Amino acid sequence: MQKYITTPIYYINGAPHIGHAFTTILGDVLKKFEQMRGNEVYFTTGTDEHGQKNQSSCQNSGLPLDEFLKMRSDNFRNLFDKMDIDYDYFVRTSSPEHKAVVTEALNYIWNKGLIKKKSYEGLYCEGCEQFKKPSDLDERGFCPDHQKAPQLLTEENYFFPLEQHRQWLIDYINTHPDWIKPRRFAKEVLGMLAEPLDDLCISRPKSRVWLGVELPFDKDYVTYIWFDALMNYISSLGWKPEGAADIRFNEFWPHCHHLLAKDILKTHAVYWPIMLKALGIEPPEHLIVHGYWLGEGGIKMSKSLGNVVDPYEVMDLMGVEPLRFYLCNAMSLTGDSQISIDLLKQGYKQLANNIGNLQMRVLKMIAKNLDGKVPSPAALSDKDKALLENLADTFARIYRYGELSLELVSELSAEILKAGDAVNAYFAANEPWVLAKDESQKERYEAVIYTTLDALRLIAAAVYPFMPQVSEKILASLGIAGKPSAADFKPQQLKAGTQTTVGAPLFPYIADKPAA
Ligand code: ME8
Repeated sequence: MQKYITTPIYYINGAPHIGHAFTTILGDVLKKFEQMRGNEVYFTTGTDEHGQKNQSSCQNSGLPLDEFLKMRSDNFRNLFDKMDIDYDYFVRTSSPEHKAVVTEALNYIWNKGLIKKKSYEGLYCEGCEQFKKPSDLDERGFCPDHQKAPQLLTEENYFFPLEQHRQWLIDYINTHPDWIKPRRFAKEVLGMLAEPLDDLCISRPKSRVWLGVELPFDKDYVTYIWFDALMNYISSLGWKPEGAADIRFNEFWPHCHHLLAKDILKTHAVYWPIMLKALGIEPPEHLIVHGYWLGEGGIKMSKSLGNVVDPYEVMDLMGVEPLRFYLCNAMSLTGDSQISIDLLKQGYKQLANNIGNLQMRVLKMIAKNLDGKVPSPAALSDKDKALLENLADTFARIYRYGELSLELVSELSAEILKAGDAVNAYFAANEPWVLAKDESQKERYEAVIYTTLDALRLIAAAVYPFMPQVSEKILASLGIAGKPSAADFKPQQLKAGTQTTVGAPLFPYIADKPAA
């Protein structure tokens, strides 16, 4: 089966922070999850390099445009590379391939007579690159995301009418209740669709914004950044209005899962499906929407507010994999989530006490008493067998039926921690260090060790999408080479007699002082 997973393409007017890191990590985790169950995945991320915000930022930098765009885009790409993100394609909206698709799409819609020109007066938020309605603003008249009052602008522009598609979209959402996950966001979108939709302004005069894709039917204008940016989801697949035999689009659309935070819900859930409809393209299969990471002050972490957690600082402190696990485990399913270096450290300690501790104690023990060899499972008790069956069944169920969503990464990461706690408790309760000293308890000792090792194998396989290196290290310490797969979730697969090794601690101690 084919799956196409996308992240938003990020504005390059600031440095990437944990919010950008999260959505991209989520995409990578979901990609690895799908690959473990044998699906073919195409995963894209990238940078949104046009529009007024990037333009102002470029002007302030004093750098030549191409140099500025590349440098800022590389800030994101380098971070994603450092985080071991296995993207298949990194979109840059300044690339000729992307611009060609935007131009062709605009021509197609223009030729169908779906675009009109008119004068417009409205409140424009530069942060959102959007005209705002008074109802979008807070009681001070500020944009809630950017904490600034929008500017009143009057301009002649090109417009794409949306209203005629409103009922179709309402019906689509009602007949596809899981199109937007979680469902509370579908309700929010239905709320946006309760009133007539304004025409979407799809141009910006070059006198104000020159950084963009020129309108093919009027060289005095560039394309509105969102009309341009959303097209990345089909330009990345090589879409052409007339179609072609050899493009990825044929294989991967509409099996598409767009990942995004709620800040860009309207553009993805209202504008994008209507744009696709005008192009004769089916809507993407799912939108997976998450809440915000809140920085200092309990407000949305953002470049413009400066209350960000720097992913490099976190990676220097604890490495990337604990960060990946923490973010997927801690993101709230019902609202926003606070984040700080201290909370991340707590998450790290939890992993060390859970999986890290389990691996160390059992492997050290058998290195001492069994020459590091996996013992026989011959004397497993019913309780031992039940422990392994429960773990295997839990993970097998998630890997078999789990649907790409936030709930999935939340449930899987929670089950991994639960499993680690349960096996640590099993180990402590059975006191193998006491059994080891009593020759008459040899069979029982071996059964406890075998059960613990096989449970560790199951946990290591389950953790792969979040922490691929940790997973492979644990499996290697159990004498198992290669990547795990969903077929591994069966009990008692560890072969007696296999040589194990202790290796270095998975989660070494980190000092309590703040990172440098
Ligand atoms: O909106 N919490 O780019 P952007 C959680 N270019 N996620 C966060 C976050 C936070 N505090 N801050 C950012 C744009 N994100 C457009 C997108 S797509 C066709 C164009 C993540 O740089 C989250 O995924 O403002 C959010 O939707 C995205 O970054 C916004 O990135």
